[in-house]
Amino acid sequence: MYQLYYFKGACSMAVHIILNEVGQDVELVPGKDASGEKSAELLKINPRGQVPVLVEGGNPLYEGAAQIIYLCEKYKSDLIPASGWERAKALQWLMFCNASLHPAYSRVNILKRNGGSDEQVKAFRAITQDMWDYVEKNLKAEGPYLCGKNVTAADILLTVIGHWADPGVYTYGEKTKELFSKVIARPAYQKAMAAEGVEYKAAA
Ligand SMILES: N[C@@H](CCC(=O)N[C@@H](CS)C(=O)NCC(=O)O)C(=O)O
Repeated sequence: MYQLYYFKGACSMAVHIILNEVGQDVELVPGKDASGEKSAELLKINPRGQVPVLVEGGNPLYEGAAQIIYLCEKYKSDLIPASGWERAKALQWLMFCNASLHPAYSRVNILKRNGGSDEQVKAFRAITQDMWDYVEKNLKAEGPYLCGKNVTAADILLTVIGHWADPGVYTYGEKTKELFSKVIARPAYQKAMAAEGVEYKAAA
């Protein structure tokens, strides 16, 4: 059985959902202790103190995108198509979520935690909003999913990230909200939400 070090609703939830999608059991290991601090167990397996950490047979794999690609390939899931242009586009959007959109949220959080000014937070939020506008423009051209008619792992990570900010911080287009609804309705997503105790009160 896999082990997954996670924080509730964090990027690790995308890996958790993929494990559900490919029908694998997972032992969830909380990355935080009861006081909300990073757990000693997490810091031992990942001294950088980040989730997700996926453990298979005692071996840790770091980086969520690598974990998602590994699992989809191993279990032959169409959530990452096997070859060609379809695969290239799915990877493009997965990397957009992992390497562009996720760090945009991280920058805002780091600024807020370290006394960044309102102006700085506003400037970085504007960059993040541009990314959501770019997603909406793409979905209008070729939705309902990021890669067109077929859902991919990128849609799952996009939806997880799309629920991090408080309502009203970002504006999501109609097509983006439709994508969120479709992805959240998937049984694998619902199962992960229930297991982590995550609740989305309203569409982002
Ligand atoms: N590129 C990394 C990013 C991981 C990451 O930033 N995870 C966040 C949770 S969404 C985290 O662990 N934050 C705590 C920290 O950076 O100290 C990955 O995909 O695994």
